[in-house]
Amino acid sequence: MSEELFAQMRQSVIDGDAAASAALAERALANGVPPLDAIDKGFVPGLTYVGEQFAIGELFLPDMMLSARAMQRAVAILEPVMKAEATERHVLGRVVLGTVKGDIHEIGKNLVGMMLATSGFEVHDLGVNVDPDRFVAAAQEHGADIVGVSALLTTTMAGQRTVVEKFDAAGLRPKCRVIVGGAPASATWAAEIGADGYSEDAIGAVALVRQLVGA
Ligand code: B1M
Repeated sequence: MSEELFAQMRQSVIDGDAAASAALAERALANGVPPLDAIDKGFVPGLTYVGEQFAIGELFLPDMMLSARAMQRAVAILEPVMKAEATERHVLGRVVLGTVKGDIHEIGKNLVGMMLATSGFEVHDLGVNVDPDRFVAAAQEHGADIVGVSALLTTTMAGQRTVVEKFDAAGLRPKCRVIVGGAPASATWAAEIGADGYSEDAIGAVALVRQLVGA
Protein backbone atom coordinates (compact mmCIF):
# COMPACT_ATOMS: atom_id res chain seq x y z
CA MET A 1 0.00 0.00 0.00
CA SER A 2 2.64 2.53 1.09
CA GLU A 3 4.93 1.50 -1.76
CA GLU A 4 2.20 2.24 -4.27
CA LEU A 5 1.51 5.57 -2.59
CA PHE A 6 5.24 6.44 -2.62
CA ALA A 7 5.39 5.64 -6.34
CA GLN A 8 2.43 7.96 -7.00
CA MET A 9 4.05 10.70 -4.93
CA ARG A 10 7.28 10.37 -6.89
CA GLN A 11 5.33 10.58 -10.14
CA SER A 12 3.31 13.63 -9.02
CA VAL A 13 6.57 15.53 -8.45
CA ILE A 14 8.01 14.35 -11.77
CA ASP A 15 4.80 15.53 -13.48
CA GLY A 16 4.96 18.83 -11.57
CA ASP A 17 1.36 18.18 -10.57
CA ALA A 18 0.90 20.15 -7.34
CA ALA A 19 -2.79 19.24 -7.02
CA ALA A 20 -1.91 15.54 -7.18
CA SER A 21 0.99 15.82 -4.73
CA ALA A 22 -1.21 17.75 -2.29
CA ALA A 23 -3.93 15.09 -2.55
CA LEU A 24 -1.35 12.34 -2.04
CA ALA A 25 0.04 14.09 1.03
CA GLU A 26 -3.49 14.24 2.45
CA ARG A 27 -3.99 10.55 1.64
CA ALA A 28 -0.73 9.63 3.34
CA LEU A 29 -1.87 11.38 6.52
CA ALA A 30 -5.29 9.75 6.35
CA ASN A 31 -3.61 6.34 5.99
CA GLY A 32 -1.23 6.91 8.91
CA VAL A 33 1.92 7.09 6.77
CA PRO A 34 4.60 8.95 8.79
CA PRO A 35 5.04 12.41 7.17
CA LEU A 36 8.82 12.02 7.04
CA ASP A 37 8.46 8.74 5.13
CA ALA A 38 6.13 10.46 2.67
CA ILE A 39 8.78 13.14 2.11
CA ASP A 40 11.87 10.90 2.02
CA LYS A 41 10.46 7.85 0.25
CA GLY A 42 7.75 9.49 -1.84
CA PHE A 43 8.34 13.08 -2.89
CA VAL A 44 12.14 13.54 -2.69
CA PRO A 45 12.90 10.66 -5.11
CA GLY A 46 10.75 12.50 -7.66
CA LEU A 47 12.89 15.62 -7.35
CA THR A 48 16.07 13.56 -7.51
CA TYR A 49 14.88 12.04 -10.78
CA VAL A 50 13.96 15.47 -12.17
CA GLY A 51 17.44 16.76 -11.27
CA GLU A 52 19.05 13.83 -13.10
CA GLN A 53 16.92 14.42 -16.20
CA PHE A 54 17.72 18.15 -16.07
CA ALA A 55 21.44 17.35 -15.91
CA ILE A 56 21.25 15.31 -19.14
CA GLY A 57 19.05 17.84 -20.93
CA GLU A 58 15.87 15.74 -20.93
CA LEU A 59 13.99 18.19 -18.67
CA PHE A 60 14.28 21.96 -18.48
CA LEU A 61 14.13 24.77 -15.94
CA PRO A 62 10.32 25.21 -16.10
CA ASP A 63 9.95 21.47 -15.42
CA MET A 64 12.24 21.76 -12.41
CA MET A 65 10.24 24.74 -11.14
CA LEU A 66 6.92 22.92 -11.44
CA SER A 67 8.37 19.89 -9.68
CA ALA A 68 9.72 22.06 -6.88
CA ARG A 69 6.29 23.65 -6.49
CA ALA A 70 4.61 20.23 -6.32
CA MET A 71 7.08 19.15 -3.64
CA GLN A 72 6.50 22.34 -1.64
CA ARG A 73 2.70 21.92 -1.75
CA ALA A 74 3.08 18.43 -0.29
CA VAL A 75 5.51 19.58 2.41
CA ALA A 76 3.16 22.42 3.38
CA ILE A 77 0.49 19.82 4.16
CA LEU A 78 2.83 17.44 6.00
CA GLU A 79 4.78 20.03 8.00
CA PRO A 80 2.06 21.08 10.50
CA VAL A 81 1.45 17.44 11.36
CA MET A 82 5.16 16.87 11.99
CA LYS A 83 5.28 19.94 14.19
CA ALA A 84 2.20 18.83 16.13
CA GLU A 85 3.75 15.40 16.69
CA ALA A 86 7.00 16.87 18.01
CA THR A 87 7.78 15.50 21.43
CA GLU A 88 10.46 17.94 22.64
CA ARG A 89 8.87 20.96 24.29
CA HIS A 90 11.85 22.78 25.77
CA VAL A 91 14.43 24.60 23.67
CA LEU A 92 17.54 22.49 23.14
CA GLY A 93 19.44 25.26 21.37
CA ARG A 94 19.18 28.14 18.92
CA VAL A 95 19.89 27.67 15.25
CA VAL A 96 20.22 30.25 12.48
CA LEU A 97 19.74 28.74 9.05
CA GLY A 98 19.95 29.95 5.48
CA THR A 99 21.02 29.28 1.91
CA VAL A 100 24.17 31.05 0.71
CA LYS A 101 24.26 34.19 -1.36
CA GLY A 102 23.47 33.65 -5.04
CA ASP A 103 21.59 30.42 -4.35
CA ILE A 104 17.79 30.16 -4.19
CA HIS A 105 17.44 26.42 -3.48
CA GLU A 106 15.41 26.07 -0.30
CA ILE A 107 13.61 22.74 -0.18
CA GLY A 108 16.42 20.82 1.54
CA LYS A 109 17.22 23.73 3.84
CA ASN A 110 13.54 23.97 4.79
CA LEU A 111 13.47 20.26 5.61
CA VAL A 112 16.53 20.68 7.82
CA GLY A 113 14.84 23.60 9.58
CA MET A 114 11.60 21.70 10.00
CA MET A 115 13.37 18.65 11.45
CA LEU A 116 15.37 20.80 13.85
CA ALA A 117 12.25 22.69 14.94
CA THR A 118 10.31 19.48 15.52
CA SER A 119 13.28 18.11 17.49
CA GLY A 120 13.17 20.97 19.97
CA PHE A 121 15.47 23.61 18.50
CA GLU A 122 14.54 27.26 18.07
CA VAL A 123 15.13 27.89 14.36
CA HIS A 124 15.60 31.28 12.73
CA ASP A 125 15.40 30.73 9.00
CA LEU A 126 16.91 33.61 7.01
CA GLY A 127 15.67 32.17 3.71
CA VAL A 128 17.68 32.02 0.51
CA ASN A 129 20.34 34.18 -1.12
CA VAL A 130 21.63 35.19 2.30
CA ASP A 131 24.53 37.61 2.51
CA PRO A 132 27.36 36.30 4.75
CA ASP A 133 27.09 39.36 7.00
CA ARG A 134 23.42 38.59 7.63
CA PHE A 135 24.38 35.18 9.05
CA VAL A 136 26.72 36.96 11.46
CA ALA A 137 24.18 39.63 12.44
CA ALA A 138 21.41 37.05 12.97
CA ALA A 139 23.68 34.81 15.06
CA GLN A 140 24.49 37.77 17.30
CA GLU A 141 20.88 38.92 17.48
CA HIS A 142 19.49 35.50 18.43
CA GLY A 143 22.45 34.23 20.48
CA ALA A 144 22.76 31.28 18.13
CA ASP A 145 24.52 28.10 19.19
CA ILE A 146 24.62 26.85 15.62
CA VAL A 147 24.57 28.46 12.19
CA GLY A 148 23.57 26.16 9.34
CA VAL A 149 24.59 27.15 5.84
CA SER A 150 23.07 25.36 2.88
CA ALA A 151 24.35 25.46 -0.73
CA LEU A 152 23.12 23.50 -3.73
CA LEU A 153 25.37 24.80 -6.48
CA THR A 154 29.05 24.17 -7.06
CA THR A 155 29.22 27.85 -8.03
CA THR A 156 27.82 29.07 -4.68
CA MET A 157 29.32 26.62 -2.19
CA ALA A 158 32.35 28.91 -1.79
CA GLY A 159 29.90 31.13 0.10
CA GLN A 160 30.03 28.57 2.92
CA ARG A 161 33.74 29.24 3.32
CA THR A 162 33.03 32.99 3.41
CA VAL A 163 30.53 32.50 6.23
CA VAL A 164 33.07 30.49 8.25
CA GLU A 165 35.66 33.24 7.70
CA LYS A 166 33.18 35.94 8.73
CA PHE A 167 32.38 34.10 11.96
CA ASP A 168 36.07 33.82 12.76
CA ALA A 169 36.66 37.48 11.95
CA ALA A 170 33.76 38.44 14.26
CA GLY A 171 35.20 36.23 17.04
CA LEU A 172 31.96 34.25 17.25
CA ARG A 173 33.51 30.79 17.08
CA PRO A 174 33.87 28.44 18.84
CA LYS A 175 30.92 29.59 20.96
CA CYS A 176 28.74 29.50 17.85
CA ARG A 177 29.43 26.59 15.48
CA VAL A 178 29.03 26.75 11.71
CA ILE A 179 27.75 23.65 9.94
CA VAL A 180 27.29 23.11 6.22
CA GLY A 181 25.16 20.93 3.97
CA GLY A 182 23.61 20.61 0.53
CA ALA A 183 24.26 18.39 -2.46
CA PRO A 184 27.76 19.61 -3.44
CA ALA A 185 29.04 19.79 0.16
CA SER A 186 30.79 16.89 1.87
CA ALA A 187 32.69 16.08 5.05
CA THR A 188 35.93 16.71 3.15
CA TRP A 189 34.68 20.11 2.02
CA ALA A 190 33.58 20.99 5.56
CA ALA A 191 37.05 20.09 6.88
CA GLU A 192 38.73 22.04 4.10
CA ILE A 193 36.87 25.26 4.91
CA GLY A 194 37.17 24.76 8.67
CA ALA A 195 33.43 24.30 9.30
CA ASP A 196 32.38 22.63 12.55
CA GLY A 197 30.36 19.91 10.87
CA TYR A 198 28.63 18.53 7.82
CA SER A 199 25.52 16.48 7.36
CA GLU A 200 24.28 14.78 4.26
CA ASP A 201 20.57 14.97 5.15
CA ALA A 202 18.02 16.48 7.50
CA ILE A 203 17.99 13.61 9.99
CA GLY A 204 21.78 13.68 10.14
CA ALA A 205 21.65 17.44 10.68
CA VAL A 206 19.55 16.96 13.81
CA ALA A 207 22.01 14.37 15.15
CA LEU A 208 24.94 16.66 14.36
CA VAL A 209 23.37 19.71 16.01
CA ARG A 210 22.39 17.65 19.07
CA GLN A 211 25.97 16.43 19.36
CA LEU A 212 27.44 19.93 18.96
CA VAL A 213 25.23 21.47 21.65
CA GLY A 214 25.50 18.41 23.90
CA ALA A 215 21.74 17.78 23.90
CO1 B1M B 1 18.41 23.67 -9.35
N1 B1M B 1 20.11 22.74 -9.63
N2 B1M B 1 19.07 25.16 -10.37
N3 B1M B 1 16.64 24.39 -9.08
N4 B1M B 1 17.91 21.93 -8.64
C1 B1M B 1 20.29 21.41 -8.89
C2 B1M B 1 20.93 21.66 -7.53
C3 B1M B 1 21.22 20.63 -9.90
C4 B1M B 1 22.11 19.58 -9.20
C5 B1M B 1 20.38 19.99 -11.03
C6 B1M B 1 21.24 19.21 -12.00
O1 B1M B 1 21.86 19.80 -12.85
N5 B1M B 1 21.32 17.91 -11.86
C7 B1M B 1 22.04 21.81 -10.55
C8 B1M B 1 23.34 22.18 -9.84
C9 B1M B 1 24.55 21.72 -10.61
C10 B1M B 1 25.80 22.06 -9.89
O2 B1M B 1 25.97 23.12 -9.36
N6 B1M B 1 26.69 21.11 -9.88
C11 B1M B 1 21.02 22.93 -10.52
C12 B1M B 1 21.07 24.08 -11.34
C13 B1M B 1 22.17 24.09 -12.40
C14 B1M B 1 20.18 25.16 -11.21
C15 B1M B 1 20.17 26.47 -11.99
C16 B1M B 1 21.57 27.10 -12.20
C17 B1M B 1 19.45 26.20 -13.32
C18 B1M B 1 19.45 27.35 -14.31
O3 B1M B 1 18.97 28.43 -14.00
N7 B1M B 1 19.98 27.10 -15.47
C19 B1M B 1 19.25 27.37 -11.11
C20 B1M B 1 20.06 28.14 -10.05
C21 B1M B 1 19.22 29.13 -9.32
C22 B1M B 1 19.98 29.74 -8.15
O4 B1M B 1 19.98 29.19 -7.06
N8 B1M B 1 20.65 30.86 -8.37
C23 B1M B 1 18.40 26.32 -10.45
C24 B1M B 1 17.09 26.56 -10.05
C25 B1M B 1 16.26 25.61 -9.46
C26 B1M B 1 14.77 25.83 -9.18
C27 B1M B 1 14.45 27.26 -8.76
C28 B1M B 1 14.00 25.50 -10.43
C29 B1M B 1 14.48 24.71 -8.13
C30 B1M B 1 14.63 25.16 -6.66
C31 B1M B 1 13.29 25.59 -6.08
C32 B1M B 1 13.37 25.86 -4.61
O5 B1M B 1 14.21 25.40 -3.85
N9 B1M B 1 12.41 26.67 -4.19
C33 B1M B 1 15.62 23.72 -8.42
C34 B1M B 1 15.60 22.35 -8.03
C35 B1M B 1 14.29 21.84 -7.45
C36 B1M B 1 16.73 21.51 -8.17
C37 B1M B 1 16.85 20.00 -7.90
C38 B1M B 1 16.13 19.26 -9.02
C39 B1M B 1 16.29 19.51 -6.57
C40 B1M B 1 16.85 20.22 -5.34
C41 B1M B 1 16.03 19.78 -4.16
O6 B1M B 1 15.20 20.53 -3.67
N10 B1M B 1 16.22 18.50 -3.73
C42 B1M B 1 18.42 19.80 -7.92
C43 B1M B 1 18.85 18.40 -8.32
C44 B1M B 1 19.19 17.56 -7.11
O7 B1M B 1 19.62 18.04 -6.10
N11 B1M B 1 19.06 16.29 -7.26
C45 B1M B 1 18.88 20.99 -8.62
C46 B1M B 1 15.43 17.88 -2.65
C47 B1M B 1 16.04 18.26 -1.30
C48 B1M B 1 15.27 17.54 -0.22
O8 B1M B 1 17.38 17.81 -1.31
O9 B1M B 1 18.29 20.15 -1.45
O10 B1M B 1 19.84 18.15 -1.55
P1 B1M B 1 18.60 18.77 -1.03
O11 B1M B 1 18.68 18.82 0.56
C49 B1M B 1 19.01 17.67 1.34
C50 B1M B 1 20.51 17.53 1.60
O12 B1M B 1 21.32 18.11 0.61
C51 B1M B 1 20.69 18.09 2.97
O13 B1M B 1 19.48 17.77 3.62
C52 B1M B 1 18.40 17.93 2.71
C53 B1M B 1 17.27 17.04 3.12
O14 B1M B 1 17.67 15.70 3.23
N12 B1M B 1 20.92 19.52 3.17
C54 B1M B 1 21.52 19.94 4.31
C55 B1M B 1 20.60 20.60 2.43
N13 B1M B 1 20.97 21.70 3.06
C56 B1M B 1 21.54 21.33 4.21
C57 B1M B 1 22.09 22.09 5.26
C58 B1M B 1 22.60 21.40 6.35
C59 B1M B 1 22.60 20.02 6.42
C60 B1M B 1 22.05 19.27 5.40
O15 B1M B 1 23.17 22.03 7.38
C61 B1M B 1 23.22 23.42 7.38
